[in-house]
Amino acid sequence: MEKEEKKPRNPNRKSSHRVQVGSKNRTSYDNPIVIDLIHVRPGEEYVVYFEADNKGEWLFHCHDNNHADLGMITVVDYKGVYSPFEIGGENQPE
Ligand SMILES: [Cu+2]
Repeated sequence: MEKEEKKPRNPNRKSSHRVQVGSKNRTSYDNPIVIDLIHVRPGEEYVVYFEADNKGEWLFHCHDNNHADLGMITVVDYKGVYSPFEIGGENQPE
């Protein structure tokens, strides 16, 4: 039985799209899986694919809010789709 790694995991998620995981650390999967969430450990690298069939501006982020606050967050934009809001801006409900 292998000893489980104790490195922290970062549950990363691409909002509103499922992704297909093509490879991990530059090694391709023989049978890529389609998932909603990837647990990424420090130093790991994944290549994911998704069908761009849901126009908008979507977050791709770590579900640990402390990590997201530290920068593990980005926005995936569709060409020609813009939001009046900014990450870290003074966005307030009306
Ligand atoms: Cu994280």
